[in-house]
Amino acid sequence: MSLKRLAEAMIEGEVEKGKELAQELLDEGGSPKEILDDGVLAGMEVVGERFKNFEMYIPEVLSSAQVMHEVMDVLRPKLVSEGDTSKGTIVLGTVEGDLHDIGKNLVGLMLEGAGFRVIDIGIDQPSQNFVKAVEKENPDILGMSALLTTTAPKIGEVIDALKEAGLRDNVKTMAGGAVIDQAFCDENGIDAYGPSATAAMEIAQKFVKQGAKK
Ligand code: B1M
Repeated sequence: MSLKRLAEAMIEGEVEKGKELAQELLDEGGSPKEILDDGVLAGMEVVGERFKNFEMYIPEVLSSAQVMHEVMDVLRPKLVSEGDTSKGTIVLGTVEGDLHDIGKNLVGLMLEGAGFRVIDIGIDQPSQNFVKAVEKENPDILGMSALLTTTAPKIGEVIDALKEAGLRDNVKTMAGGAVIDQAFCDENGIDAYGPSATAAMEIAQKFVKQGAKK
């Protein structure tokens, strides 16, 4: 019942209510993963649908995103403590021209929870910034997020930039976001498509088990 109310708080953009409900659910012994999936993400799914159907507009979507960020602050310590210790490193970012970060942040959170060191370089990142981060951090995995048809090709540009820098074989790559699919990843030479944050975590774990580096 409270999970449903949490989803409603997400949709309505009620920050304080959302935080209060998330804390209440944790205090009652609720699983952070379940609160994330059936409360937070269930609410964001409705927001996505309504935005698509012109039933919600940008300011309202931003309010929902704000609730999500703050509820995540409540859940993060529990999600992270459920995971094991350092598994590997992932550099994560949203490509140039793209400001969407809710999905990327969730991926980062899930990976952190699974024991990965997550270097989040942020939104609207030019290809060269991904390259620099790979050079500097020597990660096992490079993760790229894109939600717009116009920004998806930037993922291919990052791959080209990695090749030019002679770094492509040093790192496994993964991409995800609303406009990305398996065919896109195959065409652009990306090692894995992440359809969801949970899938991203499983893929990262598989990569590291296999020895990660290409
Ligand atoms: Co934007 N937006 N938006 N938006 N927005 C979409 C993406 C859109 C599909 C909505 C629509 O029209 N149907 C559409 C894109 C259409 C297209 O190009 N095909 C769109 C548009 C058009 C725009 C603007 C151009 C609108 C405008 O200004 N006219 C503009 C562009 C701004 C820009 O980036 N330059 C814009 C702006 C915004 C807001 C700022 C208002 C806000 C973003 C706030 C923020 O992120 N801080 C926003 C939002 C919230 C959305 C929708 C409603 C929701 C996205 C979201 O957060 N979903 C979205 C509609 C939709 O997707 N249905 C939409 C929840 C999130 C948990 O899911 O991000 O898919 P998602 O992430 C998932 C998986 O994809 C995966 O795991 C995540 C968790 O399960 N995943 C990965 C994501 N990254 C991954 C990386 C991985 C692995 C998995 O490996 C590294």
